[in-house]
Amino acid sequence: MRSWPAPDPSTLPGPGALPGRGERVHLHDSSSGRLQPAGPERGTATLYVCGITPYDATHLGHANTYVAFDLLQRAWRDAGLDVTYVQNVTDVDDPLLERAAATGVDWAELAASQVQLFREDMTALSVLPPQQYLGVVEAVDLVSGAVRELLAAGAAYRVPGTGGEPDGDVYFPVAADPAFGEVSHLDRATMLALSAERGGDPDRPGKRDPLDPLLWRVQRPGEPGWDAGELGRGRPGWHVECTAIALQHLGTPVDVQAGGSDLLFPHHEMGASHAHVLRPHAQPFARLYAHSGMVALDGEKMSKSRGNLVLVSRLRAAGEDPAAVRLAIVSHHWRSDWEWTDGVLATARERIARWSRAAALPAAPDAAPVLAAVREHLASDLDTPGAVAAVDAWADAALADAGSAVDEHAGDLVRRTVTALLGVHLP
Ligand code: 5CA
Ligand code: ZN
Repeated sequence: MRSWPAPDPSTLPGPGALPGRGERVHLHDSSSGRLQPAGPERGTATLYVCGITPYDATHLGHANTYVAFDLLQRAWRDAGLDVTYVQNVTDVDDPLLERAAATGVDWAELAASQVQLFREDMTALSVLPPQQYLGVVEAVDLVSGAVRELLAAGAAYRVPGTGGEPDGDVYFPVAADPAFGEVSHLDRATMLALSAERGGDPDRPGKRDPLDPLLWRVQRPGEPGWDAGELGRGRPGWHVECTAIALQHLGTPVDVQAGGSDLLFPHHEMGASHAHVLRPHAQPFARLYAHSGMVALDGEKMSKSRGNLVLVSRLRAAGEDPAAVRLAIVSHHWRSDWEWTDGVLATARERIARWSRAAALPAAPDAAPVLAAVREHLASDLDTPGAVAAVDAWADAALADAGSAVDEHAGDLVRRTVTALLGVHLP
C-alpha cells in the first residue's frame, strides 16, 4: 500500500541537522513496567506501530498515538540511529464490514477513502511515514501462511460450527505459548473482560479456552474471502495480521512494538504469543512494548464506535494550523490519558505565536541549553511536557529581555530544535 510523503529532510533530525547529538532514548516498557533503553546503541532500530482500522477518519486519539511514536523516531534519528518502521492497515475486519453494510458503501471503497484521509492527516501533522505500509488485503497470503504454520506446529485448531456458525474457524490455543500473559501481566478475569470488549469472543462454544483468539474465519455469505489452501476460503483474524507482517518485514525481536493502551490486551499479548510459537528461537517478539495514553472527549475515550470524535481532517478543513494540533498533542505526556477541549487547542495556538515571536527576535538568550534540555527530556521517556516547558522558559526570557540578549542565532536554533525534535513547524 502506498505510504505518505516524508517531511522535507531539512526539517528532520539527522547528521548535521542540529549541533551535537541526542542521548540514548529510554522508554517505559509496559511489559516490565520499567524505563528501559529503546533501540540499539548504534545502527538501525526497528519499530512496529499498529495502524488504523479504516472505517472512519483519523481522530485526535489516533493522531496522539502516531505523533507519540513519531517523536520516538525523531529522538532515535537525533541519537544517530537509522529506523526501519512498519505499519499495517486493518483493511478487512468486522467493524469495517459492519460500517460498510450499515451505510451501504462498498467495504473496500470505504477503507480506501479513509486510508487516503489518514495519509493526508499524517502528512499535515508532519508524521514520518513507515517504509512498509501494508494492508491485510495485500498481505493475506502472508497472514494465511502464518496461520498454516501455526497449524503445522500444533498451535491452531478448528472449531466446529454451532449456533448457525459454519465449521472450520481456526483458533489459537493460548496454552501453546508458555510465555502467554507476560506482556500485560493481567489476571484472568480482567483478560476475559477485555477480550469480550475488544474484538474477542470468549463465549464462542467449542473453544479450548475462552481466551483463545481467532486466526482464520471461514467465509460467511456476503463477506469477503480469500483462498488459503487447507484453511479454506476466508479471512484472517486480527492479531495474527500484525504478527505476520512484523515477522516478515522486521524480524524478531522487534525493538519497539507500539500502539495505544487499548492494544496491550488482547492485541499485543496475542500477537506476541503467535510470534513466540512461530519463532521460538528469537524470543521475545519485542524487546519493548510501548503504549500511548487515550484521548477522551466529553469524559469518554474518543472512539469510532462511540462516535465522540474530533477529526483531524475536519480541523484542517476549518483552517486550523496542523502545527497547533500537533503542539496540542505534544504538550501532553505520551502515556497520559487526557481530554481534548477547545481550550487545549487555543493554548497551543497561543504557544506557537509566542514561540514564533521569540524566535524572530534579532537577538535572544543562548539557545544551546534549550536544545540540551529538549534532548534530555525526550531521551527520558519522551517527556514532551518537560521539553515544551524548556522552550516556554526560553521564549518568556527572550520576550521579557529588552535589549540585553546578544545571541543572533538563538532564535534560529530554537526554531530548528522545535521543528526537528518536536515536529512543530513555526510560521
Ligand atoms: N487496526 C488496529 C490495530 S492493528 C486498531 O486498533 N485500529 S484503530 O483504528 O482502532 O486504532 C488505531 C490506533 O489508534 C491504535 O493504536 C489505538 O490504540 C489508537 N487509538 C484509538 N483510539 C484512541 C484514543 N481515543 N486515544 C488514543 N489512541 C487511540
Ligand atoms: Zn496491530
